[in-house]
Amino acid sequence: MKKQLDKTQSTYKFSTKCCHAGQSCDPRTGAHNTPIYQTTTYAFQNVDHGARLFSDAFDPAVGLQDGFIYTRFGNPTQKALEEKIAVLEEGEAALAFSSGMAAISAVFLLLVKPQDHVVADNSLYGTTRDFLVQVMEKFGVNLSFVDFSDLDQVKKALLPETKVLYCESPTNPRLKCVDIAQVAALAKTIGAATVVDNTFFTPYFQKPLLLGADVVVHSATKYLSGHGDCISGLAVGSQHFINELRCVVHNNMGGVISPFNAWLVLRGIKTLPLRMRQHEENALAIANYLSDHPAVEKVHYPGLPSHPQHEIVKRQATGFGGVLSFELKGGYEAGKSLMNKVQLCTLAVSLGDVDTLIEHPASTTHAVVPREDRLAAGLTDGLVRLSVGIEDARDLIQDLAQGLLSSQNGV
Ligand code: LCS
Repeated sequence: MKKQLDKTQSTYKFSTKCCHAGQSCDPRTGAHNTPIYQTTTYAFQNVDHGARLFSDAFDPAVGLQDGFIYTRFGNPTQKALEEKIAVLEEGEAALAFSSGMAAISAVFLLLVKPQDHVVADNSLYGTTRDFLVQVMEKFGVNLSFVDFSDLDQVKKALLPETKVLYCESPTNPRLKCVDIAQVAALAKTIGAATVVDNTFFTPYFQKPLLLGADVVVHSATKYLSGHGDCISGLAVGSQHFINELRCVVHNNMGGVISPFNAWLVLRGIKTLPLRMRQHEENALAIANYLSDHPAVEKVHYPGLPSHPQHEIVKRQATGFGGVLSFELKGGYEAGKSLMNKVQLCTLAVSLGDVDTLIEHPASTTHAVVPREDRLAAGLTDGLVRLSVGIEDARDLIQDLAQGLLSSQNGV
């Protein structure tokens, strides 16, 4: 019967690990696929067994290695997912959550306490920034938002109380990229942790832990699950960090992934390499098409040599991902017009689905944000974000072409 891959010593290549890591045939039934363990609780063999499991589960130095107590503390389907992502990110251990935000907030709640200081990039995913400002600040955590593509700014922001340096690379939605190894090296000089949101590139293209980061977080809602059918999150780090995250925050906060959603992410990851290759091929074709389009002012895509961090990305990642954004010369009205004209691309938030999603922050997601604040965040009137799907790129280009024709004419 198929055995589980060894976490640290496997020499298998990435695609093989996507299919096999964390998953082995069920020893009792021989079921080849990991079952959805749709159970809340688990029977103890006897009182001593129950007592041992509880004592392990609540001791971060030990952690629950074998056996289960209650699905909020762990579940076999969740465990398979955690082992798979730990192998793929080349971390020691991982923890699954009900959403990317549940993972991100749990990591901060473990790493900081009142009077501590966090240095975060100034163009994070909006809800991550809101969590820091609305929740962390309320509990006495001090924040500095600086541009992580300028290492001098990061260096100047560091204080003796700085506990976390936090960034995404690429960022959402401007696709700014960060030199992760340099940021992690700066963090180490003051004993702070580097946390990287690897949602956009996934471990298929980029492994922040190998570049020196301490913790990786994911909205698994996006590329990892890949089909736009489940909200989910992951955190990956050292065994000790993950044990503490589970014991101190997760078990008590309860942002647990459902067994069914864990199973959907497990299934999604099996095809991650195939999908990421196609997303990237299509994104590059569209980025090149848009770069030459008369209605387009500028294209933001790390795969273009004109991208300011193109060389850094070439060094620290193996590809450029499937999301791009672009600025329309016609500004707000042109953006609105394109949104109303596209037929194949879906006007929706989120990203990383097999189908293409398009959005225009100024007229939709950020319509209520004062214009000056929106512009300060780099969300110009004509900025459009495109999460390029795995459809045939020729169809996508045709859809954008007809949409842009009307936006060019101001229709
Ligand atoms: N990190 C990044 C980079 C994200 O793009 C998102 C969600 C999250 C974390 C949060 O993950 P969630 O809790 O939703 O699983 N990004 C979204 C977006 O761009 N549009 O809608 C959601």
